[in-house]
Amino acid sequence: MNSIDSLCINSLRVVGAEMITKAKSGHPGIVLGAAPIVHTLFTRHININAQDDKWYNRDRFILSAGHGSTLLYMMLHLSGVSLTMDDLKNLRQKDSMTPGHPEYRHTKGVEISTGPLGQGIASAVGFAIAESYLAAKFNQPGLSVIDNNTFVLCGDGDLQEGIAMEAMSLAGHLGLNKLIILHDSNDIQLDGEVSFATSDNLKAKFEAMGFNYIKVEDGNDIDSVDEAISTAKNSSDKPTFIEIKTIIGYGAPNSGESSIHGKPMSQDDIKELRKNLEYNYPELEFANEVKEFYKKNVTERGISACNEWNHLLRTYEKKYPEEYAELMKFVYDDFEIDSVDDIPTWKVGEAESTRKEMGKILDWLSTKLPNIMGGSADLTASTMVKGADGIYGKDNPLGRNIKFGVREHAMAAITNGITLYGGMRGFCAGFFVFSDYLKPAVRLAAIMGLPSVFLFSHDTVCVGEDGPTHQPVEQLTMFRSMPNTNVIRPADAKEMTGAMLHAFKKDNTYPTVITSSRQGLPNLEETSAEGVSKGAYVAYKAAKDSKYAFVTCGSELSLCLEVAKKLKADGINVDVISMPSIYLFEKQSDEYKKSILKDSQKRMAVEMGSSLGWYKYASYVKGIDTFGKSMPISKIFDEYGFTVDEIYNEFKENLM
Ligand SMILES: Cc1ncc(C[n+]2csc(CCOP(=O)(O)OP(=O)(O)O)c2C)c(N)n1
Ligand SMILES: [Mg+2]
Repeated sequence: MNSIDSLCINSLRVVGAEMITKAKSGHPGIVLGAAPIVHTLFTRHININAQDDKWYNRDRFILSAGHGSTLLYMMLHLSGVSLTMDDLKNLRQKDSMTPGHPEYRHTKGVEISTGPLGQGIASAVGFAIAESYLAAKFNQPGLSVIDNNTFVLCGDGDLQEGIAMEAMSLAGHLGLNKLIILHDSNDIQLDGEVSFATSDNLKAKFEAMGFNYIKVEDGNDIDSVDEAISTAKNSSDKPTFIEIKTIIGYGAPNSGESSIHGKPMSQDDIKELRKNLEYNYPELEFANEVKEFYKKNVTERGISACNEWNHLLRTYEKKYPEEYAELMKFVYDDFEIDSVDDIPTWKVGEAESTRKEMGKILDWLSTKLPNIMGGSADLTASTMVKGADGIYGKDNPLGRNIKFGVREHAMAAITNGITLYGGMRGFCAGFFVFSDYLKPAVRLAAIMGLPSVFLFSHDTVCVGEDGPTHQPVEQLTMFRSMPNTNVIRPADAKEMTGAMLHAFKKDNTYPTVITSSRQGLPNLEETSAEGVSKGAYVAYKAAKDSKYAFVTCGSELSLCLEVAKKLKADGINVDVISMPSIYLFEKQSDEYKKSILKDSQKRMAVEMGSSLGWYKYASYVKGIDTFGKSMPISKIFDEYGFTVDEIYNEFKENLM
């Protein structure tokens, strides 16, 4: 190895370990072991622009092993993208720019929040899908304006996660040749040897999944790492998995042991590390030679790659002005629905399931928004959710309908990756009960403030015959309790229209979860698409000063309206509040909230799901707090007492 490369790598090792020791918290093992991989990738391959961290055609670097954040932070500092030396010294401290795991939107240059293992690999597949779609859409002979790689650094733990396997299986199937996964293969994980838990033949496994497999026997041999990456970049039809053998905690007294994985080194151990690496530079500093090397080989190389791209773009603009104008809409994420004149509408009184309405509105949205892409987890026939322009794949990279297969968790993380790419908006769908399978990816979307859209059908026990395993009960409460997550449960077509328009609005800084019914629901006079954007509104006013109100949403709105009208006939005035989105309602002014939830009213909440969340809005809740039962839907309403008579009686017994 060249002496300057060697100095750079040892600086990353020592400064990284010192940052962690200073923080009294962090993961030195991966920093010491994988420093040569990251150094090689950044100084010889990655094209990023320190002057514009959002440069559209930059290579994307996904640190799936988020516990290696220190490595990423040092790269962002040395490449000049962001982060000062003081930021590095503030690792893991309150309000620092260098939190424990990388956080999207918090630290400039971080492409995605990572930490929950496996998620990064899966989202990287979404990045690669977005890239290939845009490349197919815009590139012209000799003018590859979209041409970036998606690099992933993962550990052994990432590869034990189901989500990573779901996603890699799909990536291999799709032949995403711009996806390159670098595996920090150190045979050690938190609790000890990887062999305690895994004995996979990685070569056979990943080749069978449709990947190229390359092995680098010694991660310290950076020319071999470099060559492997170059080979991967030249792959024309397959993603590449590079297994790079490293030694966890390289240079530390306890290198090769799991004890170095996540425990800061003592000062004595740091001394020994420095001795073993023959490293004598001052503490927590990068030598000028190192800074210069990164400036030349990452910063300046990146800027010149970006300049070349800008040059290419000027030619593109001249030759293909229309395509250029369209491309700029992606670059600036500038898609908005200009008119809803031809949006599907439904007549009052007409009954249809809200899932069918969701599907039809989505099809319409796809005609308006060329940047939306997604699909279902093998349930299009049930969810009615599909992307436009045919099935996305090797033969049709312009297809916007992704057949995810039964891979819910990867589906949701891939959806996030598509959204994170920039300019694109991912959506996906499944049965609501199986949202359990993808919740961690929605949670990450919420943490990142991503506007990914998660669409679900079969939102209550009204699934019926399939029984308790298929009947959601607690899922609404689960998602509603998730911070920064907009859960909308529309009651009919008008509310579904409002929900879908809201979900795909430009500039949302939260994910949207929309649930829909399996069964047909009447389209109501009383509903309002605009009301959805306020979260809740009074759908039925029994009298000017009604003493009571129902708070409800989804399929139970029509039921409550009937009950309220029956009570009205008895001279009892009960308003009906439709509350499709608690999240949006909570964002309204106190004045608005008070105008909907009047202090003078006693309220009963009605929803075919867990009652837990509704006590904030009602003194009595009619919910379902048991698992469901297999039976025809016609019997379900009686079984759980979701009938006009039962609700009428319960209201009288409990509120009056
Ligand atoms: C989903 C998930 N489960 C558990 C963890 C906690 N965790 C972080 S790193 C790690 C060990 C992973 O081993 P490996 O990827 O080999 O990392 P190395 O020890 O080699 O750095 C564990 C269990 C996590 N971050 N995410
Ligand atoms: Mg490991």
